[in-house]
Amino acid sequence: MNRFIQALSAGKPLLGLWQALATPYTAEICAAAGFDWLLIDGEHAPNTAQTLLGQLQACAPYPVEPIARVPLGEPVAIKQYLDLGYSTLLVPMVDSAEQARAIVSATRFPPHGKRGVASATSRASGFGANKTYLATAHERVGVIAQIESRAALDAIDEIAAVEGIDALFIGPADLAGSLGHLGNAMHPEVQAAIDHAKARIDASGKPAGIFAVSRDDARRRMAQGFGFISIGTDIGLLANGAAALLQSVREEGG
Ligand code: 3PY
Ligand code: MG
Repeated sequence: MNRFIQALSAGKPLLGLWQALATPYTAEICAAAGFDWLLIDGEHAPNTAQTLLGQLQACAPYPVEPIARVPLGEPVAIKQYLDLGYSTLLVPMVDSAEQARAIVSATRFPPHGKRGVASATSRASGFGANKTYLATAHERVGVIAQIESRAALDAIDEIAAVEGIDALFIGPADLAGSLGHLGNAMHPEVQAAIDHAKARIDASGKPAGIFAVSRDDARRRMAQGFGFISIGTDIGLLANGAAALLQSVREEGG
């Protein structure tokens, strides 16, 4: 079973940090801070295969799960991320069960799915050292589907029921946009949709995750029973810390 999905079954909320700086150096700093997981963002951050690899290597000495978000749920990206050695993938914009099934299939070698085959040349196999790799790779893969549109809300029960979708993660920013409230994830209609989605995910028996939009939101989501919560971003920490330092010294100095 996938390590991260297994850890979720312990029942303690797993706290993560979004990585959008796309550099191994900062990923290493965040890994050392003790987060349960880091989200390495291939959808919106300026990542390349090389920066994705560097961040994975930077996390390796730490007890942190590096989860990679693919740019979209297509086989080309999925196989490359898996070959690099990411075993837990977050897939954005999953709107139907059919799409979810295709995504799961892209993560598994035949006969379990349609993942393109590389073994001795991939980092995921230990460059060929793992002799049982092809037969067992699917056991380590974890697939997390993002629920972030009106279509996904409508199909949430069917998406959650797809075998191989191990957890579901709500994206408040895109959900707000899809519901007509772009930039306002705190709108009551968006919040109600999130609560509804959480209830449906709970009913499926699969773990639910979410991106918290603030520190208070993170606390609320923990109390609400989300299994994994992103509680901030590397860029937010740097931008806020830099601005606060400058302001406090200017005020003290003035
Ligand atoms: C969203 O909020 O839309 C995300 O994808 C995660 O933050
Ligand atoms: Mg999104």
